[in-house]
Amino acid sequence: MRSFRFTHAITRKPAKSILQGLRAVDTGNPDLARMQSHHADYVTVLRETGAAVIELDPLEAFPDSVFVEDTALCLPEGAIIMRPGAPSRLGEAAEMEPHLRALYQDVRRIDGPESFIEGGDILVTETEILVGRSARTNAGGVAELIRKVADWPLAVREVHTPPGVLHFKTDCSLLDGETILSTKRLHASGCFNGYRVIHTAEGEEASANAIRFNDLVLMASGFDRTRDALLNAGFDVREIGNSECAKLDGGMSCLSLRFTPKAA
Ligand code: CIR
Repeated sequence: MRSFRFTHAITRKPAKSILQGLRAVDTGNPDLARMQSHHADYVTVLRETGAAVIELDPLEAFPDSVFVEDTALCLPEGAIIMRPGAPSRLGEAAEMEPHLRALYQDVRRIDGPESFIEGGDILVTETEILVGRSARTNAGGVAELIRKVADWPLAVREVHTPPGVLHFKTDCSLLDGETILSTKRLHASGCFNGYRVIHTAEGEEASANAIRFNDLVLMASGFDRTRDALLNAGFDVREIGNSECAKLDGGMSCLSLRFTPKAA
């Protein structure tokens, strides 16, 4: 179960500069202390599964650097350093690279200069790598990713991120080897044919960005009907406060890289 059993995670503590973090709609500034407390809860739950969690120091120069998922794609075969499409986030990828080189033998890089791709647009299942083009991920980025993983076992399939949605995974998550949590609007695009799909409840679309991490499903708190659907389906759910990251369009997946490296 390579798609949800992991020995490691990397997180980065929120920086004070988070107040300058990117957001599609301004709903007010995040409260740093509250975000730090939610972040600590998140790391505690990851550790509860027995995984080693590496907590990196805040990077003040990069307001969105708490959202480490966008900087790399980590597979059992190796890691690929992304090229974030948001100019203010481009440098975050280079900051992550040495930490992955310390754990992986095979680290590759999306070279650019015209290719952009962020980890939030990539959903890895047991059998394939789904990538949605978005405002942050372009055709060049998808094409480079396809070339970079060509000698690894999982193929890339291009899918569509719904208009106005930040990342493909803003609207979906992997729950187990064959089950996806998805908003109805994303599922309607047909991209999950062959998978079992559980829908987020009406009005709870923001709960779609969850993560399956070993035996647990981590989801943002405050979405009771979707939580109950996951509990009824037999998942062991942990709810984490996400009010502050949500102001910056961030959720559960954005806050970690999750992987089982081949030793360096
Ligand atoms: C951004 O706009 O890049 C950040 N404020 C949020 C990134 C969320 N990351 C993710 O969904 N993987």
